[in-house]
Amino acid sequence: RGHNSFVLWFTGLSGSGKSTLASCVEEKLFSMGIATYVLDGDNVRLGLNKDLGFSQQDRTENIRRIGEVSKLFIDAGIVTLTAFISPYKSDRQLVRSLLEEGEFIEIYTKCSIEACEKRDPKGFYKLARQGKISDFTGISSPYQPPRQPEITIDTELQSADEGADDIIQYLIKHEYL
Ligand code: GGZ
Repeated sequence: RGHNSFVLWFTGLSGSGKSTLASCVEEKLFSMGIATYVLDGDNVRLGLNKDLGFSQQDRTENIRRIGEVSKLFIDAGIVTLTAFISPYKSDRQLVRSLLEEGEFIEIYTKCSIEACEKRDPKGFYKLARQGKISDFTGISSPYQPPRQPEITIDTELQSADEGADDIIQYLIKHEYL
């Protein structure tokens, strides 16, 4: 496959470490001279998808659009990293089917709800427990973990740097790099 592009699709609970890991991998790819782009809530939900909330229907549309945008980035030859909860298996499956074989690399940032809730970097879990945020993933909205992700990073056991190294090793082993 060599230089063909691909998407590193991170999925996991809020606070499980998707964005941290994506940034860390991006840094390593950058130092290898590879063009990358990270899609996350900050640059997608505030712009392209600002009409969408957190109902099942809106999350499905959120992920569909992100899948289509990823496809455009891949066509442009840019290695794309996405950091969205993407809680529904069928939505992730849809994105996989939009792309060519091997272009979709699913990375599960595995972390217990207890640990995510303890981290609570933005205070969202506390608000969700108090009923001040509805449909919160893991509390009042489902998360369907991937059964066969290409890569699983247990963020309770590994640092972001170690996890990112594992991802780079996977890419080398499978001849993406
Ligand atoms: C889940 C929510 C919610 C609800 C706001 N449920 O930790 P964060 O802040 O930065 O990550 C969460 C982000 C999730 O957006 P995604 O686009 O990744 O979700 S999905 O893939 O399911 O469409 C959280 C914040 O938005 N947030 N309300 N109710 N996360």
